[in-house]
Amino acid sequence: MNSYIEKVIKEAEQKNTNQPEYIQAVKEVLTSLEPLINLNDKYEKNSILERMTEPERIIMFRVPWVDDNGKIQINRGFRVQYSSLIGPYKGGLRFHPSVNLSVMKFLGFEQIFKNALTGLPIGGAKGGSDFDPKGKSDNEVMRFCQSFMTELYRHIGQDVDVPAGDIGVGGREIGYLFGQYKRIRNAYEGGVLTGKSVCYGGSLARTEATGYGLLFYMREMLKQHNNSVNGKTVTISGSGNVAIYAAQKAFSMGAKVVAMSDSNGCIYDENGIDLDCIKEIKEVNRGRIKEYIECHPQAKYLEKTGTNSPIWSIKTDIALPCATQNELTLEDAKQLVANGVIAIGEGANMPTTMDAIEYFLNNNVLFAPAKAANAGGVATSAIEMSQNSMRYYYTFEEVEKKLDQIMTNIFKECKDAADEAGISGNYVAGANIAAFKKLADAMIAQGLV
Ligand code: NDP
Ligand code: 2IT
Repeated sequence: MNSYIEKVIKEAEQKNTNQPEYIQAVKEVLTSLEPLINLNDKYEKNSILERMTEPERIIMFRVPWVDDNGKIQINRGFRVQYSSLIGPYKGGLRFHPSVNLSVMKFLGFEQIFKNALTGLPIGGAKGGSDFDPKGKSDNEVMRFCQSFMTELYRHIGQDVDVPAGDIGVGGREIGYLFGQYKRIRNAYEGGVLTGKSVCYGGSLARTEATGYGLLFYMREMLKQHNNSVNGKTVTISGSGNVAIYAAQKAFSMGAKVVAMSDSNGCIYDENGIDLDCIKEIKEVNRGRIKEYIECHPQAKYLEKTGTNSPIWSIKTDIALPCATQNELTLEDAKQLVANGVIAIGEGANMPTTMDAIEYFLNNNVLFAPAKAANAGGVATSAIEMSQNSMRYYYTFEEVEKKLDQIMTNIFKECKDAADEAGISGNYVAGANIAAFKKLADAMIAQGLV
């Protein structure tokens, strides 16, 4: 390995002990930059890798709230303002019990590259809390969100830092967060949060954007290899925002989605999933995916028993991990390849372990990496910000068309960067190199900040 890259990884490991997800994300990017770093010493001279592996600012805070039984609850809140090089800090908020500093930093690090690929003026950030919205009443979620924003508001702003949703944060939570921000600031700053409901300043197609964008990227990648989504069998992990709208676009492109999951298990319906039923269970009732078999007795429910998700043992042409980090391991990859998978598309952030990615690439499986393939969500958030600034709205069709163009362009950026580095077809390295070049140029241009 290049000695400069090796040195920075070693330092990152020493400085960030007990942060395995963060180190994994750093290693995945830095090792893939070798063809570029070998050719140009400007990166080492300007300490670009050292600067890029240190967030600009991290905020950690206490979130006190009272539950429905009158009991005091204390959670931990985070905002990692990773980089403001090319725009205000931008990235989602995650509410999940697994949230910790390592997870927040890995997500913030990924976000800066993803946002650079969109070509839009957005820096990178991530935030959230170890609060678990599952099983909480609307009032409890509201009280939590109000308390969370009572601290966060002083660190954000439409030109400073613009949070949005992620796992456990959807339209309901963004609404409560926005209401509290507006109340504290006594100003209607529409662009301070994205993923807002369309009834008070949100963008049409933001809800659909990440899943739709994933399929646009998949379409371009398959086209490049003389193939298409039409007629393919698809399995999708998760059944949240990204998974549901990935499934919707996959169906509309002529594919058949046969399996979806949640953290307890997966359903397999060989005739094709009834997506309206999934939406009813998840978006309306906030229920569990196994309820699907109550209205579809022909379908099978596979309970998750060990650490691996049963969904990856199902035969498929295209697999779309759309739930969480490290949900697709080497063991799963071997199973998918043995079953003849042709393409993987990462809707979630870092869902595939590094050894599994390597296995797919070595077995000629087309691989659409998260930073590029799930960038449609944040890209549409940037379109929401621009509509808020203009005080104007685009139609659904207008937003979807812009999203399609952005995803098509991101694929081209990944392809061109891989071709130029002599690793055609490796879109994982292509995405990292293309994004890194933009960020490094901006870093050099702005001096030592
Ligand atoms: P949601 O909260 O809407 O859905 C999350 C889904 O993933 C649920 O089905 C959930 O199951 C499952 N899941 C979450 N954590 C775990 C876990 N530890 N193990 C197994 N399953 C889990 O979130 P989103 O759909 O918004 O996000 C999904 C992924 O996509 C995340 O990685 C997120 O970072 C990424 N992403 C999201 C974007 C967005 O715009 N929303 C944009 C780009 C990426 P259960 O209900 O059982 O917990
Ligand atoms: O991971 C992601 O890109 C998101 N959760 C969306 C972030 C955003 O600001 O829309």
